Amino acid sequence: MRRAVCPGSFDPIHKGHIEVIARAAGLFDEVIVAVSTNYAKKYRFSLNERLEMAKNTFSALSGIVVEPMGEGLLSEYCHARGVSAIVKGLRSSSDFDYELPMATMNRQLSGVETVFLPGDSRYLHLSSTLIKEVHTLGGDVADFVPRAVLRRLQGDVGPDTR
Ligand code: COD
Repeated sequence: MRRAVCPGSFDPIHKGHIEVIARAAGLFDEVIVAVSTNYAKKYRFSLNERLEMAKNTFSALSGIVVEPMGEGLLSEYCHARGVSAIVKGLRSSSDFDYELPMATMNRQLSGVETVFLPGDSRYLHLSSTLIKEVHTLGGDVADFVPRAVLRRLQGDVGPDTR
């Protein structure tokens, strides 16, 4: 089985992420959406909330599973889960400049390859940070996020305090 991982903070998941993950699912037998935890990072949503929004988004699609990545090395995670490729979406040359050293490091650490997919032109301007800022300042982000995220942003789902 050819298994790939799409890692990220997904704080929250948005349509740019979703489009890349759906295309990755067409290239591999199974795609794991691995939701990361970095204790040095301040998240808007808890790990459980980020997992729940991503699981809800992909619930109807076969071949895509969502799980926590833990806080260790991505290369270790890939080794433990039998993952042969990391799939990353690229929005710009600065994404590439940021990702290239990590791709090389991950290959040297565990032999795992990184596959870059160009982001879809409709979503190249999207980042979780920008979406949170627009929403916080009263802008409409309905076109940029899945329904599960919109519900959370609008407070229709209570906070997950676990
Ligand atoms: N269109 C297409 N792709 C997009 C878009 C968009 N609009 N927005 C984001 N993406 C891509 C990003 O380029 C990224 O590849 C992915 O989606 C996830 O994005 P985020 O913002 O949710 O996730 P990040 O960048 O915070 O996640 C970083 C990782 C968790 C992948 C990284 O920190 C990591 O690998 N951590 C593990 C620790 C480790 O192994 N460190 C050593 C690395 S060598």
